[in-house]
Amino acid sequence: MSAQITQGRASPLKKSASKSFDVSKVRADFPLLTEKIHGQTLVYLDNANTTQKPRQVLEALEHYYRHDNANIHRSSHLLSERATAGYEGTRVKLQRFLNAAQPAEIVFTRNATEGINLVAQSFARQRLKPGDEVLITEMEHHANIVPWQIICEQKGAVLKAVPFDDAGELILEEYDRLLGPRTKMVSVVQMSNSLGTINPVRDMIARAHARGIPVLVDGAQAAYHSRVDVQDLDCDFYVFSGHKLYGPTGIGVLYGKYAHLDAMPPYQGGGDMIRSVTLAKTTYNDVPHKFEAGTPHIAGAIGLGAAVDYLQSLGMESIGQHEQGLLAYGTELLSEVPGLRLFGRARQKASILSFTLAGIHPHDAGTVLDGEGIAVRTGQHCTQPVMDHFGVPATVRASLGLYNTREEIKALATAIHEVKEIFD
Ligand code: C6P
Repeated sequence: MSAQITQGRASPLKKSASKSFDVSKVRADFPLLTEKIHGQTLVYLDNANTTQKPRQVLEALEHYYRHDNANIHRSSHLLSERATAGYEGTRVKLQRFLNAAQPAEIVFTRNATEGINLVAQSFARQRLKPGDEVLITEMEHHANIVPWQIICEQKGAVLKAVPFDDAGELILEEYDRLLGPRTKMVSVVQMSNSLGTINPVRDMIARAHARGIPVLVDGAQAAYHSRVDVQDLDCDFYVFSGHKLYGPTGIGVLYGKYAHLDAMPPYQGGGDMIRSVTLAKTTYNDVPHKFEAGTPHIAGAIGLGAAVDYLQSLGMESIGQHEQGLLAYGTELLSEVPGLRLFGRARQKASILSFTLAGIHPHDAGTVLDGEGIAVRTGQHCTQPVMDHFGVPATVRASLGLYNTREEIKALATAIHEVKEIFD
């Protein structure tokens, strides 16, 4: 990850974000941000869950359905050519966005979850024998736990997890200790959705590779906050979802090194993933089509392409700097609230303010905030082991996106004081 997401306990409060980043201009691109919620101006702080969509994405979706709608790869008419060009064009955009070596290394999935399941079932399945180990961490989203539990159960393998400390940082000595001769796969989150921790995945990958162990990186949270370079990381696989990247739901990306993808069996069978089918035998299409059975989410891919263009027009570095300024400001304001416990104080952290208020259930706090037009998530955030670590059933989570402002952070802090007044 690039340097802009280096922020933590000791970081000074940055007064302003990047000069080149004009947040009011950016906000004008997001129609939903002008919605009234319970009669109040919307303050959308649930970006880790899903982000709002800029008009550039909405227009790309509408343009596709109005002008180019057709199935891809299989018809000889002009509309199909246009739809195919839009779909495959996004693959090339994503190759550049991630700095993958070639477009064939980009597989379209439904979401990050599907990418992890695909790797567990098509890649790890071939490598795991009874007694082998898969190594994850204790701060994984359930999407990076359950697929590994399923394949470990199927193959008689063992799932192990690297612990983290109370600041929310992985204990790397434990990582080194757990990387053993039986470890056949590492799968690690780049940015925790409930703590905001940025893990040192580049270094972790190097340590695993030194032992010949392949690594999947769950980039569902990291990919929309800063620049990702899969060749620099040297990860074997990288997954994320389009809907967190300001793109549509139902479309996601699996990056895989070509040699791995080429050697892997298909995940699902059906149309478009085949070269030839007889009732006796089927031969499969080339990578990446081998992994894209059936009619894909063509509009979703085209919308994701527009989202990638949008992010690149703003610059991932500028986005990261803007969000870091907000995070520092929010950390300062929330730290001043009596009885507020902030979870996740890693030195490398981005865009997440996860907290509890003494004596107030997070769901009650969330309901009051919603009444003020402030959208946050409350609950376990699909990271039950993280909640278990801290001995809490749930937290309130405010998660930041590129269109958030200091005024919105201030509004959150003011509303938290109101919550306390109501319940104290
Ligand atoms: N986290 C959140 O509110 P899908 O559902 O496949 O788009 O993303 C799954 C996923 C995987 N890894 C991480 C680190 C994630 O944060 C998520 C999704 C959302 O935190 C919804 S649970």
